[in-house]
Amino acid sequence: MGIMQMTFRWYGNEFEKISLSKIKQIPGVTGVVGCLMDIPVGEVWPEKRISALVKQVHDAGLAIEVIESVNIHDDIKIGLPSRDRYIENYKQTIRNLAKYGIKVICYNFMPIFDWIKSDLNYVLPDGSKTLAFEKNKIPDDPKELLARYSKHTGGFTLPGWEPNRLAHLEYLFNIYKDVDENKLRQNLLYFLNAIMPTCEEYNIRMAIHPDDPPYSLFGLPRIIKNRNDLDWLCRSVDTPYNGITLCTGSIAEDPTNDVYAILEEFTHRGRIYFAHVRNICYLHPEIPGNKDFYEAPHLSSDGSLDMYRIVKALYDNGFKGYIRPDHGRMIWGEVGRPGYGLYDRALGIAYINGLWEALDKCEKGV
Ligand code: DNO
Repeated sequence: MGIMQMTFRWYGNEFEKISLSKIKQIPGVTGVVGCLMDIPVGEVWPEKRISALVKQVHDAGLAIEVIESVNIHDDIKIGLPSRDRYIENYKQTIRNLAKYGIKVICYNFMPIFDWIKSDLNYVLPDGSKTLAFEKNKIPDDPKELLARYSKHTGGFTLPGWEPNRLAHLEYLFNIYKDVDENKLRQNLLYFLNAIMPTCEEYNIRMAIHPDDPPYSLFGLPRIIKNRNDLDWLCRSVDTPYNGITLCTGSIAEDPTNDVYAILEEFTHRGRIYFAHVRNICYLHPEIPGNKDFYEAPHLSSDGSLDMYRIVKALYDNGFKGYIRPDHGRMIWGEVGRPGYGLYDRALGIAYINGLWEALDKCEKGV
């Protein structure tokens, strides 16, 4: 039997239309997953800003123990000599966050981009809008994708898609040109080994987010794609401070990944500190090798994943961590950051909580 803490991702008043008081009204939510969107990647998160954020969340009657994300500077991913300075900054951010009760940091190690979708406003038959990925709609030139995103985000910045950094796309592609998967792996280990003593001392757990999608695009290396990559990560830095944000959608975007078995294994091994639970719907499952999908409502029957099995894998294997619904469609006329609708994520929470309660009562024979 597990214990989970239901959370909701929140970008902060300045970057978000969804207020903390609305989040507080979602049944079963005990905390938010927060961030400081405006701190440039690589810089230290100032104590003052962290304490103000934490106070604001506490004043709203919610907890904040997870940060998503403290992003990793490209120089660390590339392995440039300047990485040591950014690693020192990262350690200072860890110390500052720990002082205000943060327990888990979610991050990813994807070069240049965070998640990649071909469509941010894919319209479903019921009129709701969602995120979708269709390979033939991904342009050859990443600049075109960037231009497309800038028109379709409704004025919101997407996490990990900082306009200032991505303004130098050619430069970024150029400095990554000698970084293959092996090099990227070495650079991840260098980073983790350098920060682990600080994590241990300050009791902060690092939780890597899988690559989304979990395969290479634009020729960029990808190293957290499947069960073996996760196993490699856990074995290579084998301490409880090094673990995983298990994102069901990202893992399942490669249909050859067995998302249920991966969840069972790594929950059982005690290495999942944060779970992102979402459903996806494969668009062309009949075409061998096709990986196109859209992000479905959370309900099992609306997509290709069995959400009961997903929640059961966590429950049965003693999941004791933070959980959140993942992306939410835009429904009921909501206008907001693509992927982060209030209503659809709240529905996701109600549903996940329902599955959890049913599992718990069955287990206890109630
Ligand atoms: C998408 C998120 C990702 C995630 C980062 C972690 O909605 O799951 O943006 O936060 O990859 O660094």
